[in-house]
Amino acid sequence: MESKSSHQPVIQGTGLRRYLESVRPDIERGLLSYLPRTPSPVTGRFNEAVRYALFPGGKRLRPVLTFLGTELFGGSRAQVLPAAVAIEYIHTSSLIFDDLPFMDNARKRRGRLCLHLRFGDALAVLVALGLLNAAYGLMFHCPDTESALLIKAHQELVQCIGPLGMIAGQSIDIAAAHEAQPAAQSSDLQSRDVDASIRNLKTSSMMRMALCVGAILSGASENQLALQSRFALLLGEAFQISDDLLDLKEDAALSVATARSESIALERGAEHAKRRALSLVAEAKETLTSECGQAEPAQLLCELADYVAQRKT
Ligand code: GRG
Repeated sequence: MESKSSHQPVIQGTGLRRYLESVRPDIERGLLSYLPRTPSPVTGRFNEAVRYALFPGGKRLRPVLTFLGTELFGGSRAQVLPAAVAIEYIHTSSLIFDDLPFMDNARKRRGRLCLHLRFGDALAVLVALGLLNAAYGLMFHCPDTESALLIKAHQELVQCIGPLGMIAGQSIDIAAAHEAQPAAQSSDLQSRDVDASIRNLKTSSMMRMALCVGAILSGASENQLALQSRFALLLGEAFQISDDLLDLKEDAALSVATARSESIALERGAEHAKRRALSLVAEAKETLTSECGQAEPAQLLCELADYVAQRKT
């Protein structure tokens, strides 16, 4: 695999674009202030590599989901900033792991060399672990929040990352990629039999985590959380399909044969995949507006969903 996702965020909807511009400085400050660092005598290049992995960064959509998830239920950005930072750290950690030679074997990320090619595999693994480790404690830095809510949000985070969430999705993806190799023998997992929503779990569970952690911290009810979770899973599935479509386009531009895991775009063609993404987004928006109506954060989430269906980066 060659390059993964541009570092140039281009978001069309004006309300959403304005919102992203207004919250980005807070996100960048937060990412900097909780940075995992080794003390100077043992530093090596760890601290430099952490910064390389995080900055200048990508679209920062997941912390934005956390902000909107909390604002939907009356919470504030300041209250959930440490949680939003944790989620971007986890996202970055997953990208580092995913780019490694024995995973997706990428060369470029956000328009430049992947972390492991710049700093070596071993340091890349340590940075990914360092970010993950930092993320696990960060929830408890959220100010003015009842400890019951902090614990609940932490449990949501652990569940979404774990073997029922992102790790499950990535395991399925790896098995499907293995089967896509010409020499592969059939395995226990017949990828075509695995429901597309499960195959996209590596992405959708992160979206669920980002939105629901924000909602939990501002005290959303179980019923409200179930709807947020549904919205985010649909959004994440559409996001993964659009990501696969971008990969396909990139492969065509580079005229490379791909050994990617199977995706709806590869299996059923780009037009089918685009229609599927649009229908997921329509269902996601309906789910959200049935509960949250026209509230501003809900409108912004709908704009974000529209962006996902049509994104170019
Ligand atoms: C971190 C515990 C842990 C496990 C990692 C490797 C792995 C398990 C999971 C891989 C998950 C993964 C990389 C899914 C793809 C998600 C995706 C579509 C990323 C691109 O997201 P963008 O476009 O990226 O939001 P930017 O660059 O904008 O941040």
